Amino acid sequence: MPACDETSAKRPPLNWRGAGWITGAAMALYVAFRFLPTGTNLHHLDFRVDGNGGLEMCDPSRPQFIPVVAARSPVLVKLERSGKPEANTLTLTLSTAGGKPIGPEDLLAVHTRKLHLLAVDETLTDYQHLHPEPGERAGEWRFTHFPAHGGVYRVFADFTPAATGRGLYAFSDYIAPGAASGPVSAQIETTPVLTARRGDWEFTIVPGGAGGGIRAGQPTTLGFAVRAMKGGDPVPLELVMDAYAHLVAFDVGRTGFAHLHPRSEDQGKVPDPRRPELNFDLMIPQPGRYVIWAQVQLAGEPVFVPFWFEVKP
Ligand SMILES: [Cu+2]
Repeated sequence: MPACDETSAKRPPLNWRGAGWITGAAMALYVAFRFLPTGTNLHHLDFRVDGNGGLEMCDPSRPQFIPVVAARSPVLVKLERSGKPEANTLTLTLSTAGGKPIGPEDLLAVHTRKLHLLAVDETLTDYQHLHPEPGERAGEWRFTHFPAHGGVYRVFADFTPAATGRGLYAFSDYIAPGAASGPVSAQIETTPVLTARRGDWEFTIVPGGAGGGIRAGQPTTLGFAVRAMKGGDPVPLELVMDAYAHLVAFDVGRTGFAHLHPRSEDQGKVPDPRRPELNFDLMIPQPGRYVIWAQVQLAGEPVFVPFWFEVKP
């Protein structure tokens, strides 16, 4: 077309040398950025599990029970008690299956911390949430644990590699010296409302499933509330690790856990000081006996309370 010919006639001749310089500079920039340290030296392939049985990385929009023990984790955890037998200092060594150490630069802070440890005894009556500090050698993390009694403690690690940006889990057992606790005597609540008391406070969980119970494989809401036993007193509920409550569910066989946080609509707002209430989503695939440990902070004091329940088939 003539109009077209006219414009092309007015276009200046292509400067090949200039174009070459620009392309070269862009390529050099790309290469420079590619080799810039990003913090972590690990690649998402370091966290890949070949074949079946790999640990499904959790989908935060659909929280559920993670079968940590049965799944093949792409990371290795080693737990060692350091020093004297009565010492409560433990060293946890975290590495990829390929043997690369996993240090603080390789993990993202989630809920204000890079590494969360959930330590629980055989009877599920002593639960502690611990945060190790990086140790001297790469991949080493140190923490103190004061077990309530002796026996085999299972320590679940909950963390998010920077290379994948997705939650990952692993576990290790260690034997705490001293007499083990007796058999579990905790009673299962028969009412639809689960209740626990500590000091001046009463805690309740109301499962919102059909019929009020919790059924295997069915999504349930959990309404968690705190009130003062002396009627009407305000509840000094404070944020702990960026949430007003953390619920962690374990099965009696300690095959895994579910770590729950309030629904996003409850996450940001300050709860009612007279009767704080938070809603959680839960889905547990297998029936059986479970405990939910709730962790809150009341006027600066950390408080942990257990709720025993049965997941019906
Ligand atoms: Cu939490």
